[in-house]
Formats: sequence, structure tokens, C-alpha cells
Amino acid sequence: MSYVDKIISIIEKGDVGQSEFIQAAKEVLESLRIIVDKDSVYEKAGLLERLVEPERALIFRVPWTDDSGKVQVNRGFRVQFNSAIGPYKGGLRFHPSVNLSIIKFLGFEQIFKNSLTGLPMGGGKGGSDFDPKGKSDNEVMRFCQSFMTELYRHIGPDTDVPAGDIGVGGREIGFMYGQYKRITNSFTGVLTGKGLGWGGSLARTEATGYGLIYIIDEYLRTKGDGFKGKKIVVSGSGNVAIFAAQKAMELGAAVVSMSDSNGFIYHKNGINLDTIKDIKLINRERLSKYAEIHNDAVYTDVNKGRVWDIPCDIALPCATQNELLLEDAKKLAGSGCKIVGEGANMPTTLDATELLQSKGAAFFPGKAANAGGVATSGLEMCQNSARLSWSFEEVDVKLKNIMAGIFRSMDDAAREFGKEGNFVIGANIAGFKKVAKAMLDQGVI
Ligand code: NDP
Ligand code: 2IT
Repeated sequence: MSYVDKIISIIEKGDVGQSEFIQAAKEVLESLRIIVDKDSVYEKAGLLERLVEPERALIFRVPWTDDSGKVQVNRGFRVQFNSAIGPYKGGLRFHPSVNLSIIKFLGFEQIFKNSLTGLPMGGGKGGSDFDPKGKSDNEVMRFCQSFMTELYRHIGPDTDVPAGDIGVGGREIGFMYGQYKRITNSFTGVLTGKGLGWGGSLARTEATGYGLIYIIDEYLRTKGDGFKGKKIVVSGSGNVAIFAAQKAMELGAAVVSMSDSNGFIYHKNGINLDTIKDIKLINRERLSKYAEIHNDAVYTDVNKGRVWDIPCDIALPCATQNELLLEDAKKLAGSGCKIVGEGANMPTTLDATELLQSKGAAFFPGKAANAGGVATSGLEMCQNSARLSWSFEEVDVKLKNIMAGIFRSMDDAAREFGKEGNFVIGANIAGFKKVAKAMLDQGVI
């Protein structure tokens, strides 16, 4: 049995029921065959066994009181997956679907993503099955305070630096930061995505979406092409989706569709992003509201159709895992979609990815394509350590350079192993190499 197959059987036996984690780990391990099956150093060092086992996984009770005075209990998680190249770094997700499998898959992906950025950050992820939807600001605050009352003892600016993800934005980071500061009596860069007046970095809010467009733009340039005139379909209407759409439009593309968990809108003449921001970021409403405001837009309920039914040149899945399935991929390829860029983490299933690649679409995996967010979190950490603030333009230029660097690393790695244009393999190998070298250098830990 090959080394990779041995590891796959270890996780399939040892992590029963953790389907998302097994899916993410297998995708990476399959890409690594060409490198680890060639050199026995990895197996001798037990490197893959160590890589798929988190350094630490914390699960804790989060009790809080709702507005009616009733006690509620949620489950909190922080998986500190790998600190070979820096302090654990990765977001917190608040969504009812959150469980250990989802947090482990996200933490595992984060190891390679953070490595690709070129910045010294290890991989971690956390969150809770708490659902912020329909909760008052006060309820969200009490939940965040309780969550941090346990989490604070496990994190620190040189240990583990959480940030946002689904359901965790500026409001939640603010409440958690306040509680951390109160408990520890210290003002440090322990979280990223902070408010601009209290240690946050300009451009962090925009960074994931902008970075997604920058890396695709870098690729388009190699083809003498650009975003101008391209028709784009985006899924999701949260932080990543909104700022990806914004940058794509700035570069001359037409974004015709966006979605949320209830359905999607199609606006032939181009989405009005101000309306989306009002609905989703300010009023926290459902996307169906959009079609009430713009009556030339069409809203389709999730039970009646898929956002991927709309023909496009570029598809940007920016909502959640496993939202672009084989049937969707067939439809996209059939209607002429030539580029798929993952703004979300693992939104495309493996069979869908392979179908798209086999039809000649350029496929940008999340660990490269959405790395702009965590990269800018890394830049926020730099500014916090130096106790200064860079201008929007300074951060944006650094972000662009980081995304261009990621594109080169994954493109070069794919070529080096005879897989030109396969950015999944390229990103996995490029991300792995640096972490593996650090783990080998540091001995059996
Ligand atoms: P937000 O909470 O801001 O937005 C999430 C969006 O996705 C919403 O439109 C939401 O719809 C939709 N969505 C969430 N869950 C589901 C679901 N189960 N089914 C259908 N739609 C869903 O999150 P972000 O924009 O921050 O995150 C989106 C993705 O990008 C995630 O995969 C995240 O891990 C990834 N990511 C985020 C980064 C960041 O910096 N924020 C960085 C890198 C990756 P609704 O409003 O109906 O819930
Ligand atoms: O998935 C991700 O990379 C994020 N949610 C951002 C993590 C971070 O630390 O900024």
C-alpha cells in the first residue's frame, strides 16, 4: 500500500463520520502522491500521520441568556491544527451546521492556504453552532462574551489569532475583542478583522473578495485577457461575495447574479451592489427583498432553481462548502463557463472540480483563491506589532503582490510536476512543501 493510501485509510477509520474533513484531507493527499511517494523521507518522519492530526482540538460549552431570560447552551470549537510555520491563524464560524468535522476541514485547508501567502502563519479554525440570524444585538453580544470567556485562555497574539468567517463579521469581532481585553487587561493583536479605530487594518473587509479577483486577473493577463465584458455569476451575498462582485465590476465585468441560503437573484443589466449591501450588511434581511426593490430583477427560490443555471463566463462560488455539485458543473461547462474561482472554502465537490477541469475550465481552488483574507489578516498582525496603520493603498498593493505570488507558486508547482494548468495540484504541493520542510526541521513534535 502506498504511503498516501495508508494515511487515507487511517483517517477513514479514525475519523468516522467526519465527512467534510475526510473530503478535504483526501483532496490534498491525492495531490501529494507525486511528491511523497517519490521520497521516503516523509514516511520515515511520519509526516503525513502528523499532518492529518490536529495539534489540539478544543470543544467547550457556551452558555448565554436570551432576551426572554431563558438560558441557552451552544457548543464552541477551536482546532489548533498546525503551528509549524507560525501561530495558529484562521477564522471563527457561527452557523447552526458547525460541528467538529467542518471545523477540522477548515483548519486543515487553512494550513496550506496560510503557507501559500508566504507569511508566517500556522493553521487553525473555530466557531460555534450558534445561529446569529434572528438574534438581537444584545443576544449576539452575550453569546460572544460567553464564547470568549472560555476561548481567551487558549489564544494570544503569538499563540493563536482568530478572525471572522461565516456569521462572524465586524460586530461579532468587536464584542469578542472587548471581552478578551476586559479579561486579560491587554490591548493586543489577538483577533483580526478589528474595527478601523481600534487596531483593524484598512482593506481587511474587502480583502478576500478583492484577492479572488486579483488572482484570476493575474491568470487572465497571462492570456492577454482581462475582466472587461465578462459575465459573472456569484453565489452568496456576504462579505466575500460582495467584495468580489465589487472589484469585478470595477474592472469592467457584469455581475448578473447573487444568492443566499434561500434563493438567488438574476439581474440581467447587472446587480446593484448598494442595494445588496443595504439588505445583507445593514438590515440583515433576505435576498428576496432585492426583487421587491428592483422589479426588472428575478428572484428564484432555492427549491425551484440553482444560481449555476445562469450562463456565464466566470463562476465564483462564495457561500459555503459543497454548494457546486457535479450537475451544476455540467451545466456551467455546457453553457460556456471558462473560469471557476472559489471564494468560499471547498464549495466545489471533487467530481465537479474534475469535470470542470476536463472541459478545459481554469479552476482556482479556495486555498489559493480566497487567501487574500487571511493574508490581509497577516498584514493586520504586522501593523499591530509595529503599532502603526498603513493606508488603504499600501495594504491593497501588498495584497495584489501576495495574490500574484500565490498564482506564480501554484502555477510553477503544477508545471514542475508535469501538471501544467492544474491549480489544485499546484496549490496543494506549493502549500505543503513549506510546512513539510518546517516540520522536518523541527523534529518529531
Ligand atoms: P458571510 O456570513 O458574510 O456570508 C455567507 C454567505 O453565504 C451568505 O450569503 C449566506 O446566506 C451564504 N450561506 C452560508 N451558509 C450557507 C448554506 N449552508 N447554504 C447556502 N448559502 C449559505 O460569510 P463570508 O462571506 O465571510 O464567507 C463565505 C465563504 O467564504 C465561507 O466558505 C468562508 O469560509 C469563506 N472565506 C471567508 C473569508 C473571510 O475573510 N470572511 C476568507 C476566506 C474564505 P444566508 O445569509 O442566507 O445565510
Ligand atoms: O477561511 C479563511 O481564510 C478566513 N475565514 C479568514 C481567516 C483569517 O484569519 O483572516
